[in-house]
Parts: sequence; C-alpha cells; structure tokens
Amino acid sequence: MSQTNEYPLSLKKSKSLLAKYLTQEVFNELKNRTTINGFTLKSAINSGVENPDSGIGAYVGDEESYEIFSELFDPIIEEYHGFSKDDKHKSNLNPDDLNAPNPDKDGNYILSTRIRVARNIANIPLGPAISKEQRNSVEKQVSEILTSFSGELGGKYYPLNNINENNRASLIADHFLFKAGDRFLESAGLNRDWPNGRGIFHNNDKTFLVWINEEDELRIISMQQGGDIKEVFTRLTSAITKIQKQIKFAYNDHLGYITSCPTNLGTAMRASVHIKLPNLGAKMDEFQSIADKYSVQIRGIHGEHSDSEGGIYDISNKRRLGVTEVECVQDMYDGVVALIKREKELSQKT
Ligand code: ADP
Ligand code: DAR
Repeated sequence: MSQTNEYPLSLKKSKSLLAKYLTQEVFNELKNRTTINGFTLKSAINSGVENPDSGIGAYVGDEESYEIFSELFDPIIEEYHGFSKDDKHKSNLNPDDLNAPNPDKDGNYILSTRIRVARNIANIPLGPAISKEQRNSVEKQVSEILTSFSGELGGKYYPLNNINENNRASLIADHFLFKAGDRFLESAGLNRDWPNGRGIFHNNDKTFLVWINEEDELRIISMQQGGDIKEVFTRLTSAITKIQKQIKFAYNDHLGYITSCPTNLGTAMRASVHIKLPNLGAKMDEFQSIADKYSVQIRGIHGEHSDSEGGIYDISNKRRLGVTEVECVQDMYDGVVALIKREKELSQKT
C-alpha cells in the first residue's frame, strides 16, 4: 500500500479488528501521520493488510504510536480488552496476594506451568521500528545483566545466530524457545535481520528463561513441570524485580507495560498450564463454556496457532489489561480448578 489516499482493499474481506475500525475516515485522518521514530500507519497495519485472516492485524513501533494512531488503537483496545481510553491500568506482582495451593498435587492432570511477561525498554523503538544497531544494543545490555545473575537465576545466554541447529531444535521441542517469527510477525517487521540480535537466556534448571528480541524486546518466563503455580509466579516476580533494578521498561498508567501487539498490553502476562483434559476435549461446547466463565483461553500446546495433542491443552488467562498480575494468575488458577473438577466428574462416568 503506497502512502497515498488508497485504502488497503484486502481489508474489505478481513474480519480483523483492524478492518473493523480502520474506516475510510480514520484512514484519511491517520495516513500521513508519523511518530517521533518515523513509524507510519502503513507499517502499523501492514500485518493485517498482508494477512487478512488476522484477529487483530495491527502492531506499534513505539509507545507514541498508541497516541499518534489513537483513533485506530483506542477502539481496538476497548473491544479486545473491555478497557476504555480513560481507564487506568494497575499492577500487583506480590505472590502473597495469590490464593493458589497446588490444584493437582498427585500430578494426574497438569504437565507443566509457565508464566511469562513481555517487556520493552523505555524510550527506544519496539520491534517493528527498532534499527539493527538498537536491537543489537538491547541484546548486549539485557544478556549482560542476565549473565551477571547467580544462584537459582544464574545461567547462560545463547545467541540465535550461532546456536547449533540441534540445540535450537531441542529447545523448541522442549517448549523453551520461540519458533522463527510467523507470517504475522514477518509482515509487522518483527523478523527483520533475523536471527541477528535474538537469543535465549536460561538458568541451569531451565525454570527461568528470557527471550530477547522476539515479538517484544524481552519475554521473561518462569516455568516448571507440575502444577505449583504459586512457585512459578514467585520465581517470575523475583526475576522481574531483579531485572527492573537495572532496566527502565516502557510503562504508562493508562496502558501499563507497552507491547508491540495491543493484545499483550497491561500486565503483558500469559499464565498457562499444559493440562490433560481428554474427557472435556470430547465435549468442546462444555469445555469452552467453562473456559468462558473463568475468562481462560484454550490453545494448542506448541504455541499460538498450534493444535492440542493427545488430549493435552494449553489453558491460560484471557484478561491482561485493567487487571493486576495477581488477578491474571488467579483467573488461570480458578479456571484450572473448575476444569479439573469437571474432568474428574466426566472420567467417573466413563
Ligand atoms: P507466549 O506465551 O510467549 O505467547 P506461546 O504461547 O507462543 O508463547 O508459547 C511459546 C512456547 O512456550 C511454546 O513452545 C509453548 O509450547 C510453550 N508453552 C506455553 N505454555 C506452556 C506451558 N504451560 N508449559 C510448557 N510449555 C509451554
Ligand atoms: N496473529 C496476530 C496477533 C494476535 C495476537 N498474538 C500475538 N501478539 N502473538 C493477529 O492479529 O491475529
């Protein structure tokens, strides 16, 4: 799409939130605006223009994009998060406020627990607009901070551009590492210069990991086998506290932590379990209605857009913005308790 008065025709057949809210009027209003980093409407919407099957379809290149293109992003954020342009975000990373005794002490259902937050460094562009030099500087700054950690969080950094293929494949197979960016990220400019500046840090137990320069500049992850959700959250909050003593993250009291995709704004947290629910898997209507009641999402086990396998599902919080981190984890926990209860009842009937 050239930067002229041509409205992107591919959006006419798209059901994305971008297509819904980028009216001709909004397009005319925004088409010649640029942010302080030179980020344009064309760049912000390119993913949804090139991938009409997008759910959202828009990404930002910097924190200012959410203001400069607010006529587009405000309604997208309001519809996706139920969060108006005047609402304020709140944060609570205190694990003492989480009520989550292990819901599966016998290990009959929950294979693993993973809680992640996205973070971007304040006052520099985000992935869709960052330069190669800035991205390499983020990699250097963050990896040096992480490799200075000792004790439980101590570990090693593996740059993607010289990780051996067997290591990379096994880290992905073990659910530790991100796959190369998909077509949505490609069109958003998030795969530029791949794999330069990208990598993974993990501690010796692979229970604390940080992805550098994937969809966001940091994905801070705590994960382990089993269902001790509170232990996973406690480790994550300790790691976040340590990291943010040395890095200022992009944050404001309206949108919370700033992320490249509007779906991750606020806490930027996805708290998930991989859980065996074969009986519910055979009754998807009931499965989905329980998930809806507890604001949790049912996903496949190999990341976004993947399928479930062997009756194992990825269950995670749906709410991210306008709720605290404790509430995100509590949402997931309460949903998992309800799903396990129903799975037990169904298994006793068979
Ligand atoms: P994100 O949560 O950062 O958006 P994805 O959902 O794409 O990331 O998942 C990234 C990787 O993390 C995938 O390999 C996925 O299988 C793995 N993963 C997500 N949740 C869990 C979990 N609860 N246990 C183990 N691996 C998980
Ligand atoms: N596939 C894009 C992104 C949706 C949310 N997932 C992210 N950010 N990884 C879409 O617009 O459907």
